[in-house]
Amino acid sequence: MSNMHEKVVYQIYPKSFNDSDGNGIGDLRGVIEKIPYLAGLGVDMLWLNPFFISPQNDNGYDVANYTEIDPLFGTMADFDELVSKAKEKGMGLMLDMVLNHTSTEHEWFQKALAGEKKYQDYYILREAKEDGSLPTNWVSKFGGPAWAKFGDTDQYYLHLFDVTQADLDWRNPEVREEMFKIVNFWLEKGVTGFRFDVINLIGKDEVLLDAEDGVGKGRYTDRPIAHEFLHELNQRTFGRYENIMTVGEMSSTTVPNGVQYSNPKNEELSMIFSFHHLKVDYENGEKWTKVDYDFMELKKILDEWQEGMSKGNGWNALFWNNHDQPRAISRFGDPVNHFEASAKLQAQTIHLLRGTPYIYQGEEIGMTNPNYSDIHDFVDVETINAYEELKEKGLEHEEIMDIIREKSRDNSRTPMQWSNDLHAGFTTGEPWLKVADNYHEINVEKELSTGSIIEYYKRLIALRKEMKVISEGNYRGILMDHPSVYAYVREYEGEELLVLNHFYEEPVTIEVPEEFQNRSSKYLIGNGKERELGSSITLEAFETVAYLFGK
Ligand code: TEU
Repeated sequence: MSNMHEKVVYQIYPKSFNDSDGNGIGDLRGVIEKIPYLAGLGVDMLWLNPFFISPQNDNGYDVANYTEIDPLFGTMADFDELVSKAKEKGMGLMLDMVLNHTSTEHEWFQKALAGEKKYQDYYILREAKEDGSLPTNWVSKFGGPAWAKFGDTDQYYLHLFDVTQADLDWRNPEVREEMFKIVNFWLEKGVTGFRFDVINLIGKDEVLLDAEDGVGKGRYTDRPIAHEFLHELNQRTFGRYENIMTVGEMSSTTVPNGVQYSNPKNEELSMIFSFHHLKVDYENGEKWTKVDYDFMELKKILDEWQEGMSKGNGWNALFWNNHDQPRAISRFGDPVNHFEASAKLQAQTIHLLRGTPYIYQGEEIGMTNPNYSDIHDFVDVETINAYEELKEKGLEHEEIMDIIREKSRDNSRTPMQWSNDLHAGFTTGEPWLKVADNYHEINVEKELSTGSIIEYYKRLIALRKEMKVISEGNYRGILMDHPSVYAYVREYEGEELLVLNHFYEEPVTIEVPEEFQNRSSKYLIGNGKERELGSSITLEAFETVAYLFGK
């Protein structure tokens, strides 16, 4: 049984990965077709975004039935085949469980609406305040108030996300039993991993209070009871099995909470996703703005999480990209002038850190934001709402487009670019979301024949399995004041790995820290010229290097 810390996860957004039947929407059979490709990368787990029955208002994060496959994606037989074919190649499946809320089309919500008290207690329903205003002043993460009228009653239901995503009441033991049943159902089908959506939001207080900031995050994020619920979920479901990999997606969490969620002694989760390092291009904490990213802040946050989780024996999920984020190469790299260098730099920075690396589909070929020019090219509910809100604030159409083009979640959801064929080889039909124009230059087929980014990913994945200093070593950030290099040292039983990551174009010469001078070292991996380490080193545009120092 391989060690959990040696594993690498590959994220598949099924809607955009590979369409096997020509309806323009990716599907499970499409994933099965690509198993040889995925196995070739050397990844261990395939995380699939939700493919359960859903009205698709939030691309499947609005689940209407947790134990059935949406016909859009295929059948249960397809799913079973996917599990067994992946297993044959040594890969496990990680399912995306959206347990904080259900779709308002879920049977439970419908029965609640029809007046069944039992199901009304599954959700968070409250009366208006005495003055007739909403139960609290919280806002939805997708814009507008977090409360909506519950049918024609005088109650309101809580929805932290879209109005069609109603928050469940985890304080109700019957709800927790339902959740355990769902997770056990998939465990019995051979699933070996779970990603739990916004799982640090499940613990709402009994009495819900207005927030001073008028937003509300502090009122429902990381409540102590969320830890209790997670421990119970662990004990009643995946904790009863060996080696199930679990990752909690944590909205606005903190290092101490991260430690608590992922320290094995607490029996909650294997690891967590935190997002602070991906908010360094927000102006005053606001996503829908356009500013240069703050490199010093990026370094500082990565360092804090590495240090803190290392000390507390927690475990980070390591990532730049996912289905909610613009493409990192467009954000922190230079896909025009330094395409291969910046793709590899980003890969290495993450893959040599302490934690579990996640690769988001297309990252391994350097896929970029699509730079859509038309507002009608965007389909994401969050983006559409943001457009309206920015318009109300008085911004001009072009200003809004400039922001959306950089920040929309659709940036990462464009179809996977397999080849130079029609629609990038993703579908023979009309793709549900427009393919990025650059698929002629950036695609898997071309990358496999003349590129070197996939090869680089393969080496990084393999190194993690070969070297304890990568999978288990502790972490220490160095040169923290350097304005263009993020440098760190990993150490395991006297062996040390020095990693230097240069995030800008202008070459820079750095003095090698004294502790590494006059010692013999080996150039382990880098995206530039292989060379010995002297007392100083000049790093070229977007260069990354790693030197190994023996015991
Ligand atoms: O996302 C949770 C979340 O709060 C963010 O990642 C959010 O999408 C982003 O901050 C918007 O700027 C998860 C899923 O990953 C996302 O796709 C879902 O829409 C959301 O939960 C609701 O289920």
